[in-house]
Amino acid sequence: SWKYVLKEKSPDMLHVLQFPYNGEPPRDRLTEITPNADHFVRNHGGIPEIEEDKYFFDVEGLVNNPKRISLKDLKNPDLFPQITKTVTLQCSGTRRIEQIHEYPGDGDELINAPWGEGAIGTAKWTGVSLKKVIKYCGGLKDGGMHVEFFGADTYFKKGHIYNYAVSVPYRKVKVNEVMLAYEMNGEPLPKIHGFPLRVVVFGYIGARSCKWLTRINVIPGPSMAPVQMKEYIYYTPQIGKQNATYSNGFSIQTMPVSSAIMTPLNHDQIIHDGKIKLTGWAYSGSGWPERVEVSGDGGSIWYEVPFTGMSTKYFHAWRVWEYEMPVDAEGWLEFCVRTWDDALNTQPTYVRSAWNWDLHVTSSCHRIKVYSIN
Ligand code: MTE
Ligand code: MO
Repeated sequence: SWKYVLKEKSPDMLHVLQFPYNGEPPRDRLTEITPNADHFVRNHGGIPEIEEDKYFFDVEGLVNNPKRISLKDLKNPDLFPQITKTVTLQCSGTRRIEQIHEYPGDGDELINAPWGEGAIGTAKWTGVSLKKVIKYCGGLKDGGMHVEFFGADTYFKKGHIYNYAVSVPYRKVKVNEVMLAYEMNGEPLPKIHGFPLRVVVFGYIGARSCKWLTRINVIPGPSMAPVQMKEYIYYTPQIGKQNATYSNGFSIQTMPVSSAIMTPLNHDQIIHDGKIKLTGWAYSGSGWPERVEVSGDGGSIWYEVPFTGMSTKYFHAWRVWEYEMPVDAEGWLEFCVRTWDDALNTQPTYVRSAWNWDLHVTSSCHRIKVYSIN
């Protein structure tokens, strides 16, 4: 893995786990389109080496004409129209560190990496809508309801070796919100991000966006693979160590509205003239962030952050924001951010109301403390 980390990622990535390699960018790198070298990396196993010329994937299961498709075929505009979409990918572990501080929860650190605010990024993905590929394979047979993806990487858990595998319901494919991507920001996919082909599922948890795709399998129900059945489960607060059974939680799919302050950093000391500049992101998996507000006093007085940039126009992309917050107080202040999306969803006020046993989806208002010297 480190060969590719050194080659493909910024030298100052924050390495969240060594193996499997997981890393997130430094906070001050926030731009609407995340450069490939700064995009977070989330892996369950190693990084497979795949030769582009020999590469193909299989489409099988409940389709009328199962097919083997090469990358060359997939890139052939006579067979499949090429699309490019600006889409945010968010790991459900984003900001998990706050839940760990609240209460540690499931201690499986291979799954529960202690992510900060950077396990999210936005790219212009180029490839083919999966709906076209299913159509090319003669469409669905009766009973085909879910689409399962297999990655070439293997991962080891509790004495077994698995290929990475996940699924999405076909209805997500049908509305053209699932893409097979071979380019990221106009470049071939970096190895570490799934070269030569990955899935990108718009608005869903990053886990469904399978990298190093080898096989697509149409099935009647969700995938039985452990990543689908046993990871990325959301448990309500009354479920914990004694009673979490996988089946009494629910599978995380669409990401809720969330946001984060990227700069300043928690516990920064800031000398200023009455204004402190804040930057951050806001995202909603089911739509777009409609309003972002920040507070300098822990959430009593809120300031609306004016719209800037292009991202409000993009369904399934984040908004990055910045704001010069008026501050006259000296000493420790609590800054926080909250967002509403276009369906009027907003964020829980405190981490404790979003806490869950597997420590996913830290969607509460993001809070930091800074020391103000005016
Ligand atoms: N695909 C495979 N084959 N193996 C993986 O470990 N991790 C998933 C997903 N796809 C994973 C995978 C998870 S949990 C996330 S959040 C995204 O990839 C991260 O994509 P990135 O590393 O390109 O940012
Ligand atoms: Mo993830």
